[in-house]
Amino acid sequence: MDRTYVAEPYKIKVVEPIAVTTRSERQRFMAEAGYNTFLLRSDQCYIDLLTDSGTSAMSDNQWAGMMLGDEAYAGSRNFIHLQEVVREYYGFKHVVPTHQGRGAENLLSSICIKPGDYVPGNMYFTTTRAHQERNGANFVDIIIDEAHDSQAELPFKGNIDIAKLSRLIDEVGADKIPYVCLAVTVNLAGGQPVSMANMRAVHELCSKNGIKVMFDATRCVENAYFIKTREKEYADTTIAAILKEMMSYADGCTMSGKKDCLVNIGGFLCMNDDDLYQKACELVVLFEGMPSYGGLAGRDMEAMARGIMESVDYNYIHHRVSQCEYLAEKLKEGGVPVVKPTGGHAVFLDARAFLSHIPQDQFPAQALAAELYLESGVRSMERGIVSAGRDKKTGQNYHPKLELVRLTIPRRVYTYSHLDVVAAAAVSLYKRRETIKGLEMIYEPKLLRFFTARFKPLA
Ligand code: PM9
Repeated sequence: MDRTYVAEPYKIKVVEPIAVTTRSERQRFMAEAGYNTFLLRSDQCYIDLLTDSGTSAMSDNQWAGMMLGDEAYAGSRNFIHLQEVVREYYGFKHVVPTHQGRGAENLLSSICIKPGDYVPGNMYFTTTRAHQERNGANFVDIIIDEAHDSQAELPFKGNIDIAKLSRLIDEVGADKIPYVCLAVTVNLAGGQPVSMANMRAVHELCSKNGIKVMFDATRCVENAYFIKTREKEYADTTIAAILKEMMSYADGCTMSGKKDCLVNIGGFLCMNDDDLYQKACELVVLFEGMPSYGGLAGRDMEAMARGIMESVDYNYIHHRVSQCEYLAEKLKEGGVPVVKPTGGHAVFLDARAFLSHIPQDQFPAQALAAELYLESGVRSMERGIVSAGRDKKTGQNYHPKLELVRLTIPRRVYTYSHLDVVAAAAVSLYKRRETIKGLEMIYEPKLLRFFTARFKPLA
């Protein structure tokens, strides 16, 4: 059948009304929120593309699993199920549940990092780097250079530059690198995937040097989809088999289940190493809870186990990634500059190109996210200088090359009509882009400032 989009592989059983607001209401809401979309209330947003984290619609099967929650303090049968599913789909020997991804990052960083260590990664992620630095590590970006160029069209723009990794090992010594953090996909590069060949090469180099490879598996199913569709030899391999092979190149992973495990809360830390597992079990009781629930209710673990099984269904992931492509194409047709190629979880507006008259120190992406909300009630997220924060040593702002606004697509939530509304709003803004002004930051929290910073429009 000839269609311009991939239709939904599900039907809608429950609906949730969303707020339709006027421009003058939105002006008031935005001012009250200090021009930070994180500080808006969700009932002030018409289409909420702030994040794909914890915003998925669960299936009837997941909801049914919620009713089978075993809320025993220790040894819940839902943990046993989660453990079986993680072993089967990811292939790791051990799993420690955590309340969400950063809980797993906290455990991993606290156990493995000594002050003065180096943790290389394929571009930073906010919470991941914050935990690494909190434990005294220096984060080193070893992603390929093209990942920092919003217009470079490469199939695997999330790849690690093997020469950069090799050079770092020579310079600082393998004993100063507790692990390589390899994100699949790379959120802040635009949701860009890593090829299987690259994972294999990283694994080979690291094993030779006795360095662990820990995946940030948050969006690993989206990565598996890109491998299937872009890496020739995997065209006929199932998503589940690709996922399992990907994980075989890692010693463990951190996971924010709120993304690719299709749940509203949850995460876990995986590993093959018995010693690391024992240390994680000792630490998890301090921060999260018993090693058999890690901050989650039994029902949450059941929903996550079922979500993992659903996530590898080709029809689901094909539709999900196609929704992103659909929105990106509509934006491109209207001339709006977006990151290329389109990633797996979002479309990223290139605020540097969109608002070329606003210098980076006046927060163009933050200003664009605020203006998009004022225009349409669509909530998006800044992923530029505000998110990048400050260099711990110099106290100066990082100036990332990528100054982006992320339109993040929740899983199984919005329809193509919603995406049309988003595209129309962004195109209309683009036509009057010269009227958009920069912002001044009037409150800056010390850590992860993008969550709660406040701004005011420049005159
Ligand atoms: N990502 C996102 O919207 C939610 C918080 S915004 C800072 O993209 C990666 C690649 C993520 C991620 C969260 C986490 C942390 C780790 N790695 O939010 O703690 O995208 O479950 O996961 C967000 P948790």
